[in-house]
Amino acid sequence: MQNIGKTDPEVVAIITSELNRENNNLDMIASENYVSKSVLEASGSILTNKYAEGYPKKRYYQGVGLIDKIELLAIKRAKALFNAEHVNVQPNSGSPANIAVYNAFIGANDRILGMSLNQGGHLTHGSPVNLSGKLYDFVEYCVDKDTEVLNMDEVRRIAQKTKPKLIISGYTAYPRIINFKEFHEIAKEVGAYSMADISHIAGLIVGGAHPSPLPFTDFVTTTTHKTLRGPRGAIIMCKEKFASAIDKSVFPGLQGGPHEHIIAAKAVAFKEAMQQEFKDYAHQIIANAKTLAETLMERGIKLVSNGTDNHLILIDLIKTQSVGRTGMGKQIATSLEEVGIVTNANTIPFDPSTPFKPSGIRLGTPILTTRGMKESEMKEIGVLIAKTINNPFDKIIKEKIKVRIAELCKQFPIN
Ligand code: DSN
Repeated sequence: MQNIGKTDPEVVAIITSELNRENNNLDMIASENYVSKSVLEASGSILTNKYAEGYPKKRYYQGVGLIDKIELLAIKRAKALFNAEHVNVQPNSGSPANIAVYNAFIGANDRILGMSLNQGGHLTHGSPVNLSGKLYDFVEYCVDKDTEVLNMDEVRRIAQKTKPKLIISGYTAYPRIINFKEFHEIAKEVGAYSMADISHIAGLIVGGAHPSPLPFTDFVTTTTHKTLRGPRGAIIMCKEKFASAIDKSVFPGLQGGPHEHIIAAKAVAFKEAMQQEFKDYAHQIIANAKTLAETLMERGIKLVSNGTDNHLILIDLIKTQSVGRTGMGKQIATSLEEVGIVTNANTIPFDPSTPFKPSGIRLGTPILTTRGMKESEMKEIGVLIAKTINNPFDKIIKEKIKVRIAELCKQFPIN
């Protein structure tokens, strides 16, 4: 940052402090990751300078020959990585990617079946405060009340009863394997399109650690910055027969000039994700989450669905005896942050409290795995998390935990 250092020390000071924060805390927000230096360089490149509205070979500006090359490279790599027939690499993030799919195929007030935010879905899966919930008639399926796992017979029953035009799978707070194949079959049975939002688990899927919704699902959206370890952005994948409608929906339907510096960084991330090292990484994320889950449960922490199959863990603070109350997510997340563990308060299925004062904590292992941590570190971190949750307001205990977390961070610096 030699140049900003001279022109804008105020911004540099904030970026430097944020780098220190990332280095000196255990960031366990399940949807975050730390990108490679290569991804960072591409996303900070001069490709930010160029306007290129349109698509390769069909642009509205001159001087786009090299931009076409980078976008075509990103598309080629994404197709190979995900086994997709068609890929649009232009969506600026996950929310516009999802809205672009609806905008292409679903009419105003048409019915969509998905899982609500409160149950583990996403804002754009029909939340009443989101455009999706305002424009479309969303109906929902839930996890099973006892097992807290999806019951596909129940999903089928609701789909048959409500006759949606689109069925969405893929979530932001669901710790179990998703049966994408059955979701697609149910959609076909009721004459609906199928859509999978794989934002959280895209890296696990391409690493061969979670079943893929491709090539059979009609539309697959994903952000590129979560387990996939790419830049902040998204892509839409679909069958060739839907390609033209999807492309038109993204541009000119929803977005203007594509962010070609980010598209370059997506291309870099896709190449990284094709390597054997990334496959090992994806499997290690899950091995780490499972070890962490076991350690927490052994210490009295209640997990939604009693464990995890993926990168994330959802703690139920109501059923965790030492807490035992609703709406405690924020207070516990604050205590965890005080010792250097960064998580987020999250609703749990059938949460009696509100999304602003939820009763759960969501945590994930992608960043710790990026930093090189393995099962033995997860065991120790699990003990420290459980101790904090069980003694959230004990300053002496928390001070000791904080010292140990700081040592761990030094041992596993960001590369
Ligand atoms: N906000 C993201 C998450 O944390 O899961 C989803 O977009």
